[in-house]
Amino acid sequence: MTKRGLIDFEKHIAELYDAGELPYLVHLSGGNEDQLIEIFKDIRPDDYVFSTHRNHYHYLLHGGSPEALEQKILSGKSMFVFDRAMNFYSSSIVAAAPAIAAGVAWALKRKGSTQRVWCFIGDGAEDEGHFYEAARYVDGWDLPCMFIIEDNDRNVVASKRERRGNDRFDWPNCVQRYTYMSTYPHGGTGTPGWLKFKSEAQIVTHPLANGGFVLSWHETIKTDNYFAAVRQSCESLAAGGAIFIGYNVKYGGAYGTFKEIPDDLKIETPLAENLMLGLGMGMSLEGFRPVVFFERHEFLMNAMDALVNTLDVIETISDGEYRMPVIIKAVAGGIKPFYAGLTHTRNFADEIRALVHFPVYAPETGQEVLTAYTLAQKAQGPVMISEKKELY
Ligand SMILES: Cc1ncc(C[n+]2csc(CCOP(=O)(O)OP(=O)(O)O)c2C)c(N)n1
Repeated sequence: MTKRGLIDFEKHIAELYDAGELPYLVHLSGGNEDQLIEIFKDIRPDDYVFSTHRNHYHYLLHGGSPEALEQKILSGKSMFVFDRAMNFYSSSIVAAAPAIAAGVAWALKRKGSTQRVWCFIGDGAEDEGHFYEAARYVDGWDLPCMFIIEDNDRNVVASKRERRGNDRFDWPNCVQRYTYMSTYPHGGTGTPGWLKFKSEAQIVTHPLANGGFVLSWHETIKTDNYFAAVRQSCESLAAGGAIFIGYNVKYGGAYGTFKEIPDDLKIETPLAENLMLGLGMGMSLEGFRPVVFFERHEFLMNAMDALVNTLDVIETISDGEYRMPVIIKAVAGGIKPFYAGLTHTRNFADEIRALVHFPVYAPETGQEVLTAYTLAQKAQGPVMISEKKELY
């Protein structure tokens, strides 16, 4: 699409917004047409493009149709533009995409693919620790992923200097930056008024937005050998080609439950839980079946952003374009073999089950372990298996 085409598209959307035709806030692009047209010359049609809440230009320049995009925007999905056929992904959670982009890049490299990943972020997202974790990972493993900071020197309003004291940071080579002056304000069009819905009825909600469904699992066949069942289940997943991700999965071996799993299937990660889960999520988009290991429930709390804001909702917000069949294996510590203190012994399975829409299995017996893993193996979406260290 040409520069004129881009500008006219956003002008048209701005007019619809000002006329109250859009059911949701829009984040318009503008002022960065030349830079993006240049960058997209290097982006091939089958490359992945990860975008942000401000995604219209990226979608159009990656080959998306203006009509399809307008339909999405008219139905309240300006921030949720997904297109699996184009490998186009956007995230309305600031800095949630880079770890997933890194995971896809890992998968592409592992497969020997020539596809690449391009992940756009604003300079506001550059402030998030999640971005740092992902950029360092991509740099360290030389993954086919380029992060592009779209620097308009504002997050919502504040400049980089106002936010963090200086306006520069030296990122590795996998991070490029271009600067621009935004045509439009952070949200909306700049004309007076904020959300200009014609009526309440126009506000779009998703069927799952108010509660949704909870899958539950009731099987309770008893057997004693809990640890053996966990180990055997993990080995069976490995035999099916699953990838085991986390820190200390190689050396610690997940309390011995990964002992017999070949090293090639174990991906040792930095100590960065949100990144760990994001990597698994990205790998799952390329056909891998990741098992992301958390050695304590408390540590999973560091990945709650990825868990709640992306993994749990991705299928819903992308209207089924993206599914992430990730298995989360999280162990709740206990008082055996020794008491490791309050921050290492809690069990959040019930709380997480109440929070998410995917199954959270908490097996108590060996047979329940086998059933939970069998269900996880067959699942089309995410599953969490909560194990109790005390039962090992
Ligand atoms: C984790 C998170 N925190 C806050 C927000 C609210 N929010 C949405 S966009 C935005 C500003 C982002 O600034 P930047 O990354 O520079 O992108 P720009 O809007 O300038 O393109 C904020 C704070 C969010 N969506 N996600």
